Amino acid sequence: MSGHTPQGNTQRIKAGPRAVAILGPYGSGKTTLLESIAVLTGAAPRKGAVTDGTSLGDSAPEARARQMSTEVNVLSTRFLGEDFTFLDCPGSIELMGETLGILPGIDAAIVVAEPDAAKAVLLQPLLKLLAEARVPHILFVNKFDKSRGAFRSLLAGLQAASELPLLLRQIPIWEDGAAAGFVDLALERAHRWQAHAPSRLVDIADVRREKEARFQMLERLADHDEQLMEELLGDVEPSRAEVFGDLAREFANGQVVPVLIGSADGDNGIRRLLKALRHEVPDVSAAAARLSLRGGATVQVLKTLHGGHGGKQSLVRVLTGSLKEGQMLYGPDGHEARIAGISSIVGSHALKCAVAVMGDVVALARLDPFVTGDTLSANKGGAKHLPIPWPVPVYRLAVAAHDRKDEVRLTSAIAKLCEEDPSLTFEQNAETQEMLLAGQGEIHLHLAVDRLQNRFGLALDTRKARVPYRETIRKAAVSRGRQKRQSGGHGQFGDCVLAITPLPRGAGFAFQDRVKGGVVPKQWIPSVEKGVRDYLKAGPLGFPVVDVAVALTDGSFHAVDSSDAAFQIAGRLAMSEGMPACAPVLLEPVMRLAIHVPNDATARVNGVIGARRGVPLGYDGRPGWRGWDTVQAELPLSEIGDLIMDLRSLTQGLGTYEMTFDHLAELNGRLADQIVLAQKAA
Ligand SMILES: Nc1nc2c(ncn2[C@@H]2O[C@H](COP(=O)(O)OP(=O)(O)OP(=O)(O)O)[C@@H](O)[C@H]2O)c(=O)[nH]1
Ligand SMILES: [Mg+2]
Repeated sequence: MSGHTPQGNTQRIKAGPRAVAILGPYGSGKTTLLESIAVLTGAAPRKGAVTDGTSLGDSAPEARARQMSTEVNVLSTRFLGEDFTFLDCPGSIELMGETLGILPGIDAAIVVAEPDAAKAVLLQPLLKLLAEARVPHILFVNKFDKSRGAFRSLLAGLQAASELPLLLRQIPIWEDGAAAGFVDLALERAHRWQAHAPSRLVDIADVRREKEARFQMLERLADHDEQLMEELLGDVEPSRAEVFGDLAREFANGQVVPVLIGSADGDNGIRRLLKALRHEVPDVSAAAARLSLRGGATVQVLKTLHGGHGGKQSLVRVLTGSLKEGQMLYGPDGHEARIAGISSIVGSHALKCAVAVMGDVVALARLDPFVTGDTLSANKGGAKHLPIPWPVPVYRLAVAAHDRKDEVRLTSAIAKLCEEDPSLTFEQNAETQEMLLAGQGEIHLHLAVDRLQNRFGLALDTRKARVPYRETIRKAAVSRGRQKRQSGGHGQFGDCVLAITPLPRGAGFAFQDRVKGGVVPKQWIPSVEKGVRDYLKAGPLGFPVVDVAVALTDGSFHAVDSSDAAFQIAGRLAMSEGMPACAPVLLEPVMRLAIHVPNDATARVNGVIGARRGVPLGYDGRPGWRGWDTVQAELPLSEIGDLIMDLRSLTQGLGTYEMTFDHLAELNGRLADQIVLAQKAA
């Protein structure tokens, strides 16, 4: 990679390579497209395939094992004298974090879709993100070799998923019900696809259909170009330069989303796609302007990677200026670090280079203080944190090192993975004694587990996260605890009477001293309280006790034998005798959820909530999301374990939720009995 001066286009001579992300739903053919681009542009001698593990991308063992992309694949290449870096992101909704990190610092995105109207809705979250981040994007409808008509309903579905107007630039040519090529509506040329070879120019068979589609394209362009509108109204044929000028400008301004079709598998339509990118993708200065970056050298951290042995690597895009080895970079919050190695990425390899220029995507070594989403600057104070909307966790697993001696190493390795991927979080739960990994779903978390194994050599056991149950009481009781022991010299004597009463939910614990006439001397009162508190760590049902008041009402002491320890024991004794008489009851945490789904699934979400002992609290349109609802609900935490799987299966994977703790609720009956039994057995 780079340092090369692009030839052929004087406007871009100093801007360096352009960075284009390849995004889209799971399995839509992004990595296959990357392979096709690699071969067409001469970056790879022959095409690899995702299905047999020979692709240039997806080379990590976790990706090969799953035959899916698990992290961004980087390809720097040159097409007709101009440099491009393609960043092929995983499509799985659980791995969206990888896309979020790179979004700010790229020039444009290709969104790869399938020619299936029913799947069009899958594009909505991504198209929304791109529109909000103001990143110009093009829709590439892939797998057209498999398409069997129904083009109109496909387009309607795609348009419903995009807030920005789509601009159809090509229409398919059908032969015997299958797509055989396309008509380019700007150039008015028909291309017949050939297997793994450049397409062949043919005559436009249906001129009327072509004219109609072209007119629609021009009309849409004219929405942002008055002169073109006049020409269309006056039946004047616009010049080719005008049409191409509008296509480039309206794409770069994010006013339209061009739609192209093809087949990555058959290498069809890819050259046309690359030509569109070459003409229309703005250079890096547009991204720098979008992020309000100026002057000196600035970069954005697109991705962070911790090797098992080597140090940290930061994949960055150079947005302004240039970088050289040894240069200082300043980050947000006053952090700084010196560049200790620049390398360009070629497939799974890194090549050392001395400098990086504006537009380049390179890996920088050991920028320890900086994280994904930071912009860094050669000038102090020129950097900032970009507000990246990392998704909140929706799935949790308890993890433990298979070998206890690995525990410390495990904690530090997990911290590294969480730094790489902020959509993965980690928490040590002191109460349940668990290490909890939380993230976007089963694939996401098992991927983390595999990485810990593959990169750090750490074997893990995983299981369902425990629910932090509590217990409380429903009745009051008075109970006496007496500790009296005579053994050799000093004896032990402590005696207390406790009134135990229930408190309202959420009140916690209260201790009251109601001793009269010093029957328990002042210095032993905290000892009684300590004994009580100690007891409350596990009540009659085996769980921490909450919402009780304990009052010390009476007792006695011995001038020689009373001690702190004796009064602690007495307090604990009084509790363990009194509590079972207080009608103990199990309390379970109940969460408040906001569940977001496309609105055709709303009614069925209520069913899912009901089946999980939840209470639906109503729904409303999801603010800012056309065609979506947000359902409010209360659900017991114990029922949330794999809720995300249910929601996703109702919504083709799109459903999601946020939750916060709401309250503790009494749990009675068989379910409660089972939980208590299991706790006693543990
Ligand atoms: N028929 C047909 N199949 C394709 C085409 N492009 C990709 N495929 C197949 O679709 C499957 C998924 O392809 P990938 O390239 O791995 O898709 P992806 O979008 O990178 O998948 P993720 O990164 O896991 O989201 C593979 O079996 C490909 O062979 C195409 O143009 N036509
Ligand atoms: Mg892929």
